[in-house]
Amino acid sequence: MQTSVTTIERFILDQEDRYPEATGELSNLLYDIALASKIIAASIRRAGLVNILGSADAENIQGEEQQKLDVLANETIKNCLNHTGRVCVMGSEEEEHLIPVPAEFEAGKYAVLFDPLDGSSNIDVNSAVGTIFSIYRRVSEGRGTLEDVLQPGVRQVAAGYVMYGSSTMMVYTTGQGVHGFTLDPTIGEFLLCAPRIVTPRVGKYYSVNESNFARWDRPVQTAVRGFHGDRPDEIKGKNSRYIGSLVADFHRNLIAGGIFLYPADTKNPRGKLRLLYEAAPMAFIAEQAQGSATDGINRILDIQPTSLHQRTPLVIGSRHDVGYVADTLRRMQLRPGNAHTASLL
Ligand code: P6P
Repeated sequence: MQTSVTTIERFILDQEDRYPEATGELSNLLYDIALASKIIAASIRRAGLVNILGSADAENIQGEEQQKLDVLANETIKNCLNHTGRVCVMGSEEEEHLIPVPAEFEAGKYAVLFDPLDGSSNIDVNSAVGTIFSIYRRVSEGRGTLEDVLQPGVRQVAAGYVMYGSSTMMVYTTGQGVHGFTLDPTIGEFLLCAPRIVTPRVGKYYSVNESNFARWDRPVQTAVRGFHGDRPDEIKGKNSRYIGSLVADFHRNLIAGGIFLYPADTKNPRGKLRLLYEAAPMAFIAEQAQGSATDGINRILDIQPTSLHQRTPLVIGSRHDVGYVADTLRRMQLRPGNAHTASLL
């Protein structure tokens, strides 16, 4: 039996040892998030059992399972982070306003943004869902403010996701490469399974919701036709894979090579995905894995946020493929996010 396993705790400590000035607070914050994800994973594993186990202990199980899992995930993350003295403020996809640290707890030096359970509509059909997180060093004094979270993605100190799929996997970066860990539920530990993930320069897959095709502007339609194989002089056609869960689509493409696109369209003129807790953390990971991420043309990590829940178009994954999309859009001189262009052409 293999005994030389590397737990996420050991790996993070080894990484921290490289920085004498490290205080261990960021490491501990990453453990806090890992703990929250173990609790969320346990709840998700039981989600399909509520109708069977409901009679066993109706109040507890029913209550827990009836509580929407994304609300439960949100509360779990807040409760794992808010008392530690490591966090000054949080922002969540589930909450309209900034989440302050309760007055009885010390406000720490990190601001944390998260989508507690992205793609939760997939739970009912047992498809993969995920938690996405992004960590910044605070820039304000006092109890934490919007200023601490409205920072460009390039200032993230850590970002990652947990995918609740056939296994529970945590992938994160602190700017020293991208590393993957699989949860061994028999011992409750995340074990290193994919150190230093590098995404292939040219992808096998393209992932986009093609039902939006008619609502895209013409340059985006042209770029996607390249992935259909219509423009072999520009780019080789690719296989289509689209689950409709960002974490699952992103993870497959990260490992196998591919490009994920959620362009702006006439229904979502600024795109559908959120900058602060979806696009920016995934962009940090993509770039650390030698991939790239844009809003079609501009680097995601350079965007200066102006509001907590602002949306952005997202093109992310294998560097060559993301560059091809940007070249196509630039050449046609139209910016993504201007979805009405199609109606003008
Ligand atoms: P659509 C899930 O609701 C989500 O936020 C992402 O996880 C996913 O990539 C996207 O929306 C799917 O959106 O419009 O294709 O269903």
